Amino acid sequence: MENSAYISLGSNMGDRFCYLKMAVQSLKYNPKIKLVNCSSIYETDPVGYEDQDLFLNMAVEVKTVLTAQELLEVCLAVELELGRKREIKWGPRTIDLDILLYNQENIETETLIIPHPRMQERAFVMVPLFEIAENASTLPFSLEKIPESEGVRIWKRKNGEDVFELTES
Ligand code: PH2
Ligand code: MG
Ligand code: MG
Repeated sequence: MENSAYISLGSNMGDRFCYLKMAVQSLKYNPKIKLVNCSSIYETDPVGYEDQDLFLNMAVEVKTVLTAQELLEVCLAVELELGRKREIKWGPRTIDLDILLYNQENIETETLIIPHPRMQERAFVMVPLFEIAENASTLPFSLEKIPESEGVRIWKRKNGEDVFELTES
């Protein structure tokens, strides 16, 4: 599994924890993906479109044989499987999976921009990412300057029993 990617996950509809867990499991059981690391889960104030419920957000690190485009297709398939409907831009969703980084590549196609264009301004992305990538030497930028983490509160710690369930086989 030669490629390394970081994916941000978010949910603010229904059983948010269950959606995160099912999405992580779908990635984990994909034979072309190896789940390497999962962050804690954070409860976060909505950003962009504010009139919606609080999110749960987390980040994962994966190794994969898939190209970035193929990994995007897997992410979109997981979203569809978990009932994601695209209604309001930045609006409520059962689950959102965004590829943040893919190796150290800069990618720009009609459907995919990597690094994720708004990631560095968004504490709900950077706080979980920082937790799992703090020591990674392969990141295209320094993670020293994470944005103000206002609006981002720890919800379940990585080594807490509930998150352990996420990575259990
Ligand atoms: N996702 C968005 C827009 N706003 N706010 C929070 N807190 N968490 C998200 O995952 C999120 C958001 C668009 O994808
Ligand atoms: Mg998103
Ligand atoms: Mg998305």
